[in-house]
Amino acid sequence: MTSLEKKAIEVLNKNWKDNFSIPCANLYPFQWFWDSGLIAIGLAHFDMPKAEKEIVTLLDAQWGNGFIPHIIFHTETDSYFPGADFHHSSLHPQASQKYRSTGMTQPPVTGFVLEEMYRISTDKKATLNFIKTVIDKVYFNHKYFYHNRDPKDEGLVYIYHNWESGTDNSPMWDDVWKTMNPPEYTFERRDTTHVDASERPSKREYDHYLHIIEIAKEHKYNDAKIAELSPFLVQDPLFNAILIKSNKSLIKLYELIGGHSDKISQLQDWQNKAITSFNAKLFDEEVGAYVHYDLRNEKPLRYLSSSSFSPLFAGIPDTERAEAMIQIMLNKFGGDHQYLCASFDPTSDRFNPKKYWRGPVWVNLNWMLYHGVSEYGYNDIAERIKKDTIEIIEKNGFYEYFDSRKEIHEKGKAGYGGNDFSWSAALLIDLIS
Ligand code: 9YW
Repeated sequence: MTSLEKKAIEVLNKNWKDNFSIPCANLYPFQWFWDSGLIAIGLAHFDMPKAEKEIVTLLDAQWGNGFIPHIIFHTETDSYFPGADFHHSSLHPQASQKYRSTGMTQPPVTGFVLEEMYRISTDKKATLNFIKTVIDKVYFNHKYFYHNRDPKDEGLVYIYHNWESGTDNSPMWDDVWKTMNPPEYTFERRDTTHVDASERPSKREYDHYLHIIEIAKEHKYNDAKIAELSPFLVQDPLFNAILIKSNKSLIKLYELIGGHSDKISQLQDWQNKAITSFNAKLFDEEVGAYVHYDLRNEKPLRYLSSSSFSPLFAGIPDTERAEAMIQIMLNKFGGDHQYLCASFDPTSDRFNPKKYWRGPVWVNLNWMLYHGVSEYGYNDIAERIKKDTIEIIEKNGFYEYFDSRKEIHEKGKAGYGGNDFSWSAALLIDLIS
């Protein structure tokens, strides 16, 4: 075992809280949906029971309608804003009685995470037995999405908050903020007491974030009302690609388990419709990759980001389109002076290589792009993404995000946000195993 792998395991052990993991001490003291799934992939390499427990705890917080929340507040702490009292999830009639949570979700990684756990497992029979006990909950979660988040029955689901995207302050959302004028709220931020304010979203951005939640709360987190009234309603390529990837995994796993033909055929129907709509609606010829669609204002958000390439991870583009997209990724994001893959278009004036989702490299997106690019047979480029990811961690530590400019790494610290960050450690373990 390399010393980097040892350190990664130490990070995960440190962030383990009996039956779930926190993304990072101080900054993020609860369980987050997509973090939890990605962390389980790392845990599966050295402690499968912990990986299983992580998933069991996550799914235990599922609501009566299949929804899985983006944050599960297992403990009382005021070191995070907005906390459980602000979100007030119990407003929803089917919210979990057991856990306090947010009333929004995150990219549904659980399906493909289960398949990854099976791939990693050295005792396939035992792992498949575990999967049998949880897979229906994941299926129920997908059913929730297709029944409640697709008002036009397109096969594409919407997100109603930027925090649901996982890419919280992406420059993409600037266009949405221009359509809103929220009140100036008075509140005490906690994130900027842990991390330099220059690496986090602005106060005005937080006003927008809170305003959308206030509207959802006014309507008790009712999906139909949110679809009708939320000023933020977006079809996100990353979120939908992850759902499609997870559909695929559920089909494979149900086939392995045997039976379940009704669920398999339902998943296949969702899948066919989703992929067709995805290619027709979210691909932008001029941009040369997939873009977000603002469903509230009925217009595409025509920007390149790492999310634009994420459909490679779910096998969505055909081979010709995939090749053209990868070329764009290399040309714009992959020059000799750059680490792959910046989270936003480095040639755009909205690009900021130090600020959260406005430019820095994120390990979770790199992990998805690594798999996507290698599935299409571009092994050299996949290796480059892997090498870049390992190098930025080796140079800086297990940070939350990293500067995409190589010269900054030569000069000193180029890792930003939280340190000893769980998914950076977990996915590093997976990449080097
Ligand atoms: C926040 C926990 C979460 C991630 C998100 C990331 C960040 C939380 O941290 O959001 O308060 O801004 O953007 O993707 O799940 O790691």
